[in-house]
Order: sequence, then structure tokens, then C-alpha cells
Amino acid sequence: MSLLIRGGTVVNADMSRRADVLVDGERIVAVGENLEAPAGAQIVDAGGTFVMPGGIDPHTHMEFLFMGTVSADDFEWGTKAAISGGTTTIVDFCIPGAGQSLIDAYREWRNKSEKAVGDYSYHLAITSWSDQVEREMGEIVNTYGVNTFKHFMAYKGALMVDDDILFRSFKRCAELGATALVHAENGDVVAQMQNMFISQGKTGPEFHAYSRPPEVEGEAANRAIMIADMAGCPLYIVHTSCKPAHDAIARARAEGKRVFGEPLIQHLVLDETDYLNKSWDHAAQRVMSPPFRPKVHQDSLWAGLQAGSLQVVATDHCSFTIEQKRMGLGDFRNIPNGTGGLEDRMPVLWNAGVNTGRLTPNEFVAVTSANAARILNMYPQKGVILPGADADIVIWDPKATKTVSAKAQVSRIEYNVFEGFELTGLPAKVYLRGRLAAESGQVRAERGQGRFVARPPLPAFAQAQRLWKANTAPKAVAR
Ligand code: DUC
Ligand code: ZN
Ligand code: ZN
Ligand code: ZN
Repeated sequence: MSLLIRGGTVVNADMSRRADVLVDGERIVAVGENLEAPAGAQIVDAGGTFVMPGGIDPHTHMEFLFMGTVSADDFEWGTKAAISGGTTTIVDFCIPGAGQSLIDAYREWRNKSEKAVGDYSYHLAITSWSDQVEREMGEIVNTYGVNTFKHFMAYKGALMVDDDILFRSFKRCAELGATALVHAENGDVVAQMQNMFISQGKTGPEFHAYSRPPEVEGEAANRAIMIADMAGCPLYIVHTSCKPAHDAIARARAEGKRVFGEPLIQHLVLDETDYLNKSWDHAAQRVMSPPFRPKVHQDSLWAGLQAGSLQVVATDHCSFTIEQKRMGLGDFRNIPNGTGGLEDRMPVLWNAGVNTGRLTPNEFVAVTSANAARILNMYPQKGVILPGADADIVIWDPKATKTVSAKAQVSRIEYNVFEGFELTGLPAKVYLRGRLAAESGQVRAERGQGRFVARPPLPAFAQAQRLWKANTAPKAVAR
């Protein structure tokens, strides 16, 4: 089955050109002017549109058992929501339960994702340390197609790991050609501040935000950067939400360190006023970690995307229903942390980024798809319109409009943090490996159509870092 997408402007991260795109089966086979349609090919008129690689959201939590409940969107509904908004691949966090081995957690995630509508990959979380964990990290990288390990520096008593584990795990990442990821918040400070507010009778959702100020994120980001540098591994800081964390990343990069930063679409367009003088439900629905910030931090994140010191825009999609959020009535510490956003990420970013001149269409492709593919090692299978790549294609109509409404969304929750946003620029058609997967937001792809995307190790960063250290520094890098 072949498909010819004719007359659009192909937009990749590095260039745009008027070109047709020919797809055969699941792959792109040609990109060029006036391509001939093979006999029987389906022809799609893309005049007046941008033809872009399918979006990649590098940070989601589907069907995640967290804070005593399970996030509401599973792999079926989460990937459906993603596809309706132009995102054809997600990278979810595979997080072992207490005492669960990495391999068992990986198998559990493979089972959960069999129903996915779109493509998916995983990061594996390191939540404890033992010889077995160290050994299994090697298996995960070398046989299971996962080259990234996540570390929570917050959630004390649950997922948090201390500096001892960070340094051990980061050194192991360096050895394996894996990249370390961190949730950068100082969990000890957060726990003390939470308890202080509760003991003062301050139980409302706004105190969730006050207990996690930008300083706790900036401190943890700086600490993770220094530890990763000593271990010699590349570092990716998830949900970079504030200026102190962004400054740490920009400074590290200026010093030659391989450090990446991932702002969320929520932090780019929403701010702390959502917690203030709002109903309990409104505020609690927006409780996530890190919390929404004062506006000044947004300016820093946008500047980072423009300058390239921040590379990817994600969602941390971890949705909870109103009833689930109400578990925290009377104590903000029990509000399940997380918001949705998968189906809105690309349209909201286009609207707030491209329509305002903060991002070019090429930069939009870079931060919604190509950079994630490169950093996580799925490029050029994903993240580019190029012969040989998977035919994950978004035909983007820059004139289409909609008003965001939870009533019309795919996600299984009853509200939307972007409710009422008026957007211009939407995906008209979305293809997943050559098959029409969504049209004007209506999902056509089916349960089980998604595939696991294996991501082999990427030893170049760690090797370069070791070589550079050996050549420039008097003392060698650890190990
Ligand atoms: N933050 C959230 O808000 N939800 C999931 C996990 C996280 O770190
Ligand atoms: Zn996190
Ligand atoms: Zn609001
Ligand atoms: Zn997360």
C-alpha cells in the first residue's frame, strides 16, 4: 500500500522545503518535488499545510500506580489522546514497585502497553540499589532496548534515591552508554516544608506549591549536574520548570557538559495563579511536581527553547480524575501529583510558540520530535521526514482553529488544564507508520496498533566525556 502526500511544505528540524512525500508500507521511501504516484497509490493533497514528523512525548505516566491510586489514562487511552494531537510516540516511565526487579517491571510495562494505539518506548527508574540492580541495568540496556534510567531526587520514603545511589547509578550509566534522567527536587527539604505547613494548619493545594519552591529544584539540578559530571554520564533533567534549574543546565552546557533540559507545555503557558483564589478542585487539578511557577520562570523557559539550552517539550502526562484528586481534601500531601496534556502539547505549543514568533516551525519540530529522537536514540527511525524513516507524519493545518474543552477531549478525565484556550494551528491528519491514525482530532488507529520502539545504547557521550577529561583535567573521571 503506498501513499503520496502531495504539495505541502515538508518541515524538519534543520530545514523546510516544498516537497511531496512518498510512503510505501510503514516507511517513507522518497521526499522530493513532483514525485510520481505509483499505480494504486492513495494521493493526499497537502497544499497550504506543513508536513512534519509525528510528535514524540519523551515523558508520560500511563496506568501508573502512584500515591495510592492509578493514573486514569492507560496505554490505550493515553496513546489515543496523544495521536489525536499529533504525537505518535510516547516514552513512558517504567517504575519498579517495592522489591520488584527491573526485568519484572519491564515485563509488566510490556504487558500494559500491548493495548497501545500509538508507538511507545520506556525509561527505567532506579529506586533502590543492589548488585542485582547493577547487573540488570546492563541487561536492560543490552537486551531490552532501554538506554535511559530515571532517578527521583524527591518523593521521600517512596521513590527517592540519595546521592550514594545517584553516584553509583550514574557511573553504571556511563559504563553502559546510557543517559541518566533525574526528577530534580530536593526531597528532604520538600518533606520538611510539607510537614511544617501541615503542622500550621495550612492544608490547601496552594501549599503544595509553597512546599516546593524553585530553590529545591535549582539545588537538585545543580547537584545532579555535578554528580553526573564526576560519574562521566550524560544527564537529562525532566520537567525543568524554573529559572534556577534552567540556569544550571545552561551553565553546564556552556562548560561543555552533556546536560539536557525538558520543559513541560504546562509550565510554559500556565502559572501559580491557578492555585490562588481558585476553588479547591481547580487548584488540586493543577497539582503536579514541580508545581506551576510565578510567571518570571516562564520567560526563562521560553528563552531556553529559543537559545537551545532547553531541547524538548514534554507533558509528564499523569492524569487523575476529580474523585482521585479529592483524596487530598484536608491534606495537600495526599493529592495525587499529575496533570494531563498529551493531546494538547503540540497545538498549545504551536499557538504559544510559533504564532507568537518565539519559535520557527523548524524549532517547533525540533522540540516536539527531532531532539527527543536524537537524545534518546530513535533517530532517524523517528523524528524526521526522510527516506527510510518510519512514516509517522503530521499534516499540520496552520489555519485550523479550536477552543480547548474537556468535553471534547480523548483523555479519560473530566477536566483540562488548558480549558478555554483558543488555538490556531492543528493536526489535520496524523499517520502512524503509514496508516491514517487521526483526522481532525478524531482517532482512527486502533487498540493494539502501537509498537515498542527499542533504543540501543548511545556510548558516544560518555566516551567523549572520558576522553575530554583525560586530555584536559589533571585527575581522571571516576572509574
Ligand atoms: N510529577 C507529577 O506531577 N506526576 C508524576 C510524577 C511526577 O514527578
Ligand atoms: Zn517527576
Ligand atoms: Zn485556571
Ligand atoms: Zn513524570
